[in-house]
Amino acid sequence: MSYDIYKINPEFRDIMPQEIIDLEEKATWSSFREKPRGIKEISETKELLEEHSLCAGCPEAMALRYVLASLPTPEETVIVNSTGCTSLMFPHIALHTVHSLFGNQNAVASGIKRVLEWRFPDRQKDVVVLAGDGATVDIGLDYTLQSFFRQEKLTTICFDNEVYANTGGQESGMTAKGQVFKMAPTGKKFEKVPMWELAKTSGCHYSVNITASAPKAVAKVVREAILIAREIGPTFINIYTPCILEIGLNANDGLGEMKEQDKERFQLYKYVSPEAEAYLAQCKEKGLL
Ligand SMILES: Cc1ncc(C[n+]2csc(CCOP(=O)(O)OP(=O)(O)O)c2C)c(N)n1
Ligand code: SF4
Ligand SMILES: [Mg+2]
Repeated sequence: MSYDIYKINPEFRDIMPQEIIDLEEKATWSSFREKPRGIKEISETKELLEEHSLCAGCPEAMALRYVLASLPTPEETVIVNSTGCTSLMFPHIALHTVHSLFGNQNAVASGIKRVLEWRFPDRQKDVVVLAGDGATVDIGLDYTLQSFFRQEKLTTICFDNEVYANTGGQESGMTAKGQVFKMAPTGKKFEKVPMWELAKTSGCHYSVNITASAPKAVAKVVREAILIAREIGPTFINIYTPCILEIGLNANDGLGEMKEQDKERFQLYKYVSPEAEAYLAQCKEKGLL
């Protein structure tokens, strides 16, 4: 199967910045690569332009690279995203992406998945939602949950920075109790919504809460979630990707913050339904994991 999904028009090649050429030649799904792709290659490959428009050192950009490097079949994957800092990265990657109206991402993804199944019955198409906590758990919560209730075969990944970052710092349901932001000066009055538990209760066959501190751990859950969504039903991953700007950290402090939270508020939570567990065992036997 070809990974040749991103090609520069030959007539424009000579005026393209090296970064763009690198994205074609060094992406792990690029056709020049013979080896199987994966997270181990991340230091020598490229899925996301370094000159993206997020703040320097933003953990969301880090997490996106890990997610992209972990997709089982990138050329057959459609990513649906929503407005927010996350959405600023998507023009800088070499993959099929759809930008939906803020909050609508799981409704749009459900439609795309159904049409792809109908249009390409012989091909395994993965639809992955990638959106912020404001989009997933706040304004879009109804659509998120409805896609779980309907057992849509999607993977939903929430980049949880615990704030509406792109609009300057309003609190979301995922903000921790007591947290103050520029545009939420009186402090959050109630606890963070445990979305990973809500996902389980609402019908997800796989639900994880994790930080983006360890690339291999992120890769493992992304792969498992996408494989389960293919056969069994909806899957959910909440990834803590702190907004270093809004919590007053420097560009190189994001990793340290995530490592600290691995031991505190973001200790690994993982739920796998019995059906999904059995399916993962089959995947392991087939060498898919
Ligand atoms: C329909 C609609 N409502 C509101 C907005 C304004 N808006 C843009 S980004 C954003 C916040 C996004 O927060 P989150 O989903 O947590 O992503 P983050 O920026 O934190 O990564 C909001 C409210 C919009 N663009 N469209
Ligand atoms: S505002 Fe926060 S979440 Fe947005 S790019 Fe900057 S550090 Fe990342
Ligand atoms: Mg957010």
